[in-house]
Amino acid sequence: MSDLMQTSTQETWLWIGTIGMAIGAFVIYFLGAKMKERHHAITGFFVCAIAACMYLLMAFGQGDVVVSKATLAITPIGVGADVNAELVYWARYLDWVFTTPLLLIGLMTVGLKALSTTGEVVRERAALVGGVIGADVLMILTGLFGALSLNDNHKYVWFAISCGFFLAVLVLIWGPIRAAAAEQGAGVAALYGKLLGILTVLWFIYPVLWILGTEGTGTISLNTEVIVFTIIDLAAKVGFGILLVVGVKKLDTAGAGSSAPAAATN
Ligand code: RET
Repeated sequence: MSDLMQTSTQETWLWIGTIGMAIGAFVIYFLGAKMKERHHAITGFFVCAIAACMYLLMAFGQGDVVVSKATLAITPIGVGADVNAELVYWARYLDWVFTTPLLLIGLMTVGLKALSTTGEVVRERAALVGGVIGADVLMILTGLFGALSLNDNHKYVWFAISCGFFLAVLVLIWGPIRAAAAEQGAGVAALYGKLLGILTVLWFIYPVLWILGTEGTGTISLNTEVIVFTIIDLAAKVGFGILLVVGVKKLDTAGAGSSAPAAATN
């Protein structure tokens, strides 16, 4: 109820996010511009570029909305009004709905490096990728619905649904996609495992912050939430993107000529 206006602390951190993401976009692009699998650098660039635009929108004060609901009660002494309101940075969800699928595609294309020669396996893996993206998009959308809810019952139902989709994403990337990565030799398996571990740890922070922040219980202030989200977002996009591009580059130089060892056996 107390956080209804963007503060100067929030604005400063949103500018830090904007500049950090813009720099990150170019760093990732140039790190991977000459590598064999340049698509990773392109995806990483757009992840950060989208985030830079959304942070700029929020820094300008255009990426938030105050959701409010007034309840009127007629009492013997007159009309009483109870107004429930909160500030929601909706632009975060617009950012995540595009960037989280791109981050997952980056991870999955490391794990599914050699897609095999048989059409059946290609179709099976394409379906897996589709499932992960579908669950991920619904995780973000239902998180937005929860953030926009003023009614606590609605809010926590949306939170639980969003967590369910998050779980589905985790099951798929830790299960069948990790198994596919393991079939492709130690190098791919190790890089996939490392990126998977980092992504999982960082992504777990989002629902925790959401529930502690103003979207959930309001245990921490919106200022703290904006600061921590900026740092985690930079780690999950710029940090993760750099590790991915550098890791794939090393793998390509180490395994030049001997890539996809297990492709034919799929
Ligand atoms: C929400 C709503 C509450 C429940 C869950 C959530 C998960 C969000 C995640 C976001 C990841 C964002 C990233 C952004 C870019 O770097 C939507 C907070 C489970 C996992 C990685």
